[in-house]
Amino acid sequence: MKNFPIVKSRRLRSTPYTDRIEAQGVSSYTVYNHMLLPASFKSLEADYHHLKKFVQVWDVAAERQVEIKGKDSAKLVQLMTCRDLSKSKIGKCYYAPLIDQEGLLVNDPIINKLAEDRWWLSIADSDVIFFAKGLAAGHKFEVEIKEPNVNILAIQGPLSDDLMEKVFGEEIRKLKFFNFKYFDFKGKKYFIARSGWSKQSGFEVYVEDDSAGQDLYDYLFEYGKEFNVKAGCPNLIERIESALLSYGNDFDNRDNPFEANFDKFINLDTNVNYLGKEKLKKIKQEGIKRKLMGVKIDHNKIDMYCEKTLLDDNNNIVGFVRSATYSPTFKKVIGIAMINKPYWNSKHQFKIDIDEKIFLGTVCDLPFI
Ligand code: THG
Repeated sequence: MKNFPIVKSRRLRSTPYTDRIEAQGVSSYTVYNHMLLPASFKSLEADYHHLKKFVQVWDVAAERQVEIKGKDSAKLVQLMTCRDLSKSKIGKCYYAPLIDQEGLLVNDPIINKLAEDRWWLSIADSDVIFFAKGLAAGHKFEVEIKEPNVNILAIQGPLSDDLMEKVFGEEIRKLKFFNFKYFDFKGKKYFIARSGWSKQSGFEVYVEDDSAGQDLYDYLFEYGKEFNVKAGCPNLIERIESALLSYGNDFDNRDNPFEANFDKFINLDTNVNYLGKEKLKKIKQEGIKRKLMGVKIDHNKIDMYCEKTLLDDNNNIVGFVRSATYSPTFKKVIGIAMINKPYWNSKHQFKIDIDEKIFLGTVCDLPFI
């Protein structure tokens, strides 16, 4: 497949930080929630090594918020997810698979509880707002649903605490994983969570005012010089090694949450009422026939724009690779694949066609690191 430029338009939305990341040398984009999401700067590998050693600032405005507010908001949010939110607390973030009536995955947002009657679903790449509005209409819920103008900046990497302390003060070090609070900087308040789509530790600033966000962006680079701060973005190598799943890549609306290894977020026992619960009970009873696992392939490159089939010696289907990249750590291609049950414990090799040549690989557990 050739690479063609993608034309920008109002439909393919920019972010308040786009001018800045372009000045800093963004070298590729992907499209996420109809918005530009940077995919690389110097190179995938150079960005990866920098992220694991220093600190980066990411324009992840494409992680859009769906705000659900009002008397029935808690009911609606619970109706959309199989995670039990009955004991959820204000100021906490909940990673929560969204499920439809068939028991299939719709999205995997982080749900932020701002008040008993106000929630932000920080969504992956699917149109959750219409799912929410449809359910609210069908159930005659008293809720307001909108996409607020929130544009996240993520600060990720082992030196992220040092940089954030310098900007927001030492209190920020005490912020616990998947908790959020408001912090002040130069007279403005910023919603900050300890979270982010890397396993290198970090924060996410949910910016509610464009110019305050742009100011913060510039200060992060000024204050961050001593920490070798660079512009970055979610890194394909780091996220596959860490098994941070990507909706639309690793799983989508053809898959159920058991197949995507979301077991610990699936509640089938208590009184929680959500869409697809009966379907999930049935799936659990029958048992799944495939699930997401890791694969390692003896090769040094792979391009992924569609699923790639894995075959055993007799040309039976082992599974399908859904995301993959060369890992400089494993010195192989590593990937996330939907693997059929007979091969879950298999130490057998599989075959895969990459650029019309056959390579060998093995199935393994996730995460890689
Ligand atoms: N941050 C914010 N919004 C997001 C993402 C994010 N929306 C889109 C996408 N990422 C949603 N998907 C994920 C996937 C994984 C995690 C967060 C969002 C994640 N997982 C941790 C893990 O797997 O170890 C923790 C999960 C847990 O145990 O609670 O962080 O990155 N704002």
